[in-house]
Amino acid sequence: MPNTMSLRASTRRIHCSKLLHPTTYLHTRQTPKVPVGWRQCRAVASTASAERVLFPGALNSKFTNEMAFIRPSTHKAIPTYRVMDQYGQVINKEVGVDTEDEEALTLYRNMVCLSIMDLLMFEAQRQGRLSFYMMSAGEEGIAVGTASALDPSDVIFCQYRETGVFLQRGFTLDQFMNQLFANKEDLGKGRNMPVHYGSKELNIHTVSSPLATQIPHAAGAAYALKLQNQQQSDKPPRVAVCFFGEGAASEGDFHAALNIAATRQVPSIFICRNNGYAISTPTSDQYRGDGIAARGAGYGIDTLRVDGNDIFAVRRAVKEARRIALENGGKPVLIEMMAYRVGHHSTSDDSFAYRQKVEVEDWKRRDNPITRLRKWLEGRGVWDEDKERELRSSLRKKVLAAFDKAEKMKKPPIASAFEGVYEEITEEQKQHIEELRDILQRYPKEYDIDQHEGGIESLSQLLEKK
Ligand SMILES: Cc1ncc(C[n+]2csc(CCOP(=O)(O)OP(=O)(O)O)c2C)c(N)n1
Ligand SMILES: [Mg+2]
Repeated sequence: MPNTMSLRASTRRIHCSKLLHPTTYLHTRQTPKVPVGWRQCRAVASTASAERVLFPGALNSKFTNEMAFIRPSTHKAIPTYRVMDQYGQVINKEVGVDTEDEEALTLYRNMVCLSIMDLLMFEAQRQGRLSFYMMSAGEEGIAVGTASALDPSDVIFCQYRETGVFLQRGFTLDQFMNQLFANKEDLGKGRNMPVHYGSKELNIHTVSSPLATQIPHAAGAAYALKLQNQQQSDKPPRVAVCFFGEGAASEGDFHAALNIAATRQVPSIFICRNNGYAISTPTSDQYRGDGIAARGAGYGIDTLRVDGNDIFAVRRAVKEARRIALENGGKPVLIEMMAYRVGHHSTSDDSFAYRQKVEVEDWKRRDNPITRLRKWLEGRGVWDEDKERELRSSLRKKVLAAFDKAEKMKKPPIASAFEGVYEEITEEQKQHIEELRDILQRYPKEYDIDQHEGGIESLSQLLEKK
């Protein structure tokens, strides 16, 4: 049992100096040598006449005899940061866009490539050539813009609608198509659903479908990076970046992740894509607060809301977030990026079952990240109709060429399903392999095993090898 006297004494000890009210110093025996932030303050001290008590759970809270409930509905909504308007006009000409024409053209080409790939893959799924696909329509600026503003060494965790992040980081059309067809060249060995891309080389963790699981993973990775940044001071520091939808922010994992990132002060950037829907559930059924941004302050996290249709705003916000995230060894940042989900949730969804076609048409007409950047480029005199036609036609050909190549390629050897977990095949696995071989031999019409590299032989070879 701890001694109560010493406990009381220890609660009087002030561990922080920065934000304490001056009267509290009356009881301070020991002045801290190094002032540390109030967040690290663990003790309480006050005088009878103090204007505020430093409750350990609510530091620096003033006493008041005015009972005023916080009424969110009376608050102004958090503003949405933008650099250019929907006509592609820069709002503050003096500040400009801090993106060179050449770089803006690359971003534009990547966004157009993404939208063309989306349309072609959607059609391919409808033709029965692909099992599943997810589009980014309307959200291209968020993914491409964010990836372009980060350092390639920063570690990224995606949800599933961030194909543009992969594209901007250098994932090739062949790599996309190999994953979609789960063929033998797929980096994920054909084990994941389509669009669950991942690339060790590009520092992007593999997409994982259970919603929000990537958020605590990112907080943990950021903690590891914090330690690594400290230990390897000769190397440039890195941050962890995490994407998620506003629907995923309804999961408990979101709250746990943001809280641990804040309490551990880790270099992480949380990017919420608020596209108005979680499949068929509109935001009005998900929450009553002011979006996801309003939650950031609750966790003591620096937060910004950004117009996701404005790629220049996205880039500037992410660059600044990265700077903040690396301040004093680490600090989480939350950015809520607003962009309407123009497409269906996935190829398994028909969104007109729960929203009006006119609503979508209206958004398409009103605003779009690709047309906005195009207007800006045209205004700069570096883009025109001929260039647009040429780009679209050449990208279409490239996507289709990669698609045809990947579609014809064999699937991974069936034996590879048993590899990658145990260093050596176990006795139990041996039995499974034999059983599988037996079933495949008995029912050749049911299983087209020849589409797998090495056919059924790969199983026999694996058994002989081990
Ligand atoms: C834990 C869990 N619950 C439910 C689902 C089914 N599901 C897949 S996507 C989705 C909606 C997510 O919406 P949001 O996070 O806003 O992302 P968006 O699709 O809008 O980009 C749901 C409910 C899931 N994958 N995982
Ligand atoms: Mg959503």
